[in-house]
Amino acid sequence: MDALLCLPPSLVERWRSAFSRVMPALRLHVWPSVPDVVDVALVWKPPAVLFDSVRIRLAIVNLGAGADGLVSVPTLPRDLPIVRLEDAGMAEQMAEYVTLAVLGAYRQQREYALQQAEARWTQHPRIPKPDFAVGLAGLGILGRSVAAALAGFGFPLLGWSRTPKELPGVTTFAGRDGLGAMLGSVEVLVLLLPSTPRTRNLFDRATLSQLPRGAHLVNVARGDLVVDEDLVALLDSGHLASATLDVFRAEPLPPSHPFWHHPRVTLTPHVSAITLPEVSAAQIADKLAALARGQAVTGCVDLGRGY
Ligand code: OXD
Repeated sequence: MDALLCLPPSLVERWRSAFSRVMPALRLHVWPSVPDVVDVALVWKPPAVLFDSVRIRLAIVNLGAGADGLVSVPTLPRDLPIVRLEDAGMAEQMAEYVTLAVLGAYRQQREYALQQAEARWTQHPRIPKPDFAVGLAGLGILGRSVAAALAGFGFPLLGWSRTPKELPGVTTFAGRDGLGAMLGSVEVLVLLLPSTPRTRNLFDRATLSQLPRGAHLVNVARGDLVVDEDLVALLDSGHLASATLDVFRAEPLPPSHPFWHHPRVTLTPHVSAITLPEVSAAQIADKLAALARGQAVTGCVDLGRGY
């Protein structure tokens, strides 16, 4: 099987060695030195020219969980399976990151850090658990992993998705009206949604203002779900107590961006769930083998829905 690999240059070696360990018979060609025809394209945010220059026979694989950087490529063939990574070691990492952020908000870490800076000894009362509901926007594999991790701490869990879903221990909402219904009752809103035309800019001033005063935002999905200026305004006014942000409209986040030095923002450089090439290559190998046998696989992108 011939495959082309198209990734930022700094990532090529790690992926190349992962694929050569897991699929030793795979002939891997690194873009742009690739044949005119390959069986598989293994890509992350490929340039549009790639799909005009190469014919792909079997499948396109998105080397990440979010496929927005692929779906937005205008030349993307529409007649091939497009497979994205599912979990592949990311669900556990996402659960760790979000749990840390939720517990930090619940245990008032920011307030105590500020008090320490002023050598001030003030004990705040414990917040009753039933008063600290967590809302998960997005109930895919990663959202479900986060829900399972948070369930152990006893927070009331609410979840919102595009279409109705049922999840044990989670009160679920769906559709645009359902979002408003959920937002009014959560102290922490965690964004775990794909970036699609429906979700881009969804979390603007009007939407985020529906959270109760003093609520917290955690974004581990995509930066373009949130309108940055509106978030900054709501943090400045105190309507939102904090934002924990791992993803941004422009990455790396430009040094002049107000998020960097905002006292209510904690940010990390898109590390909430790092893609693990070894685990991912094994998952991709299984899916390619199934596709080559003519079998269906999970994790296929639906271009109509955008993820
Ligand atoms: C992503 C990833 O989609 O890193 O952000 O996989």
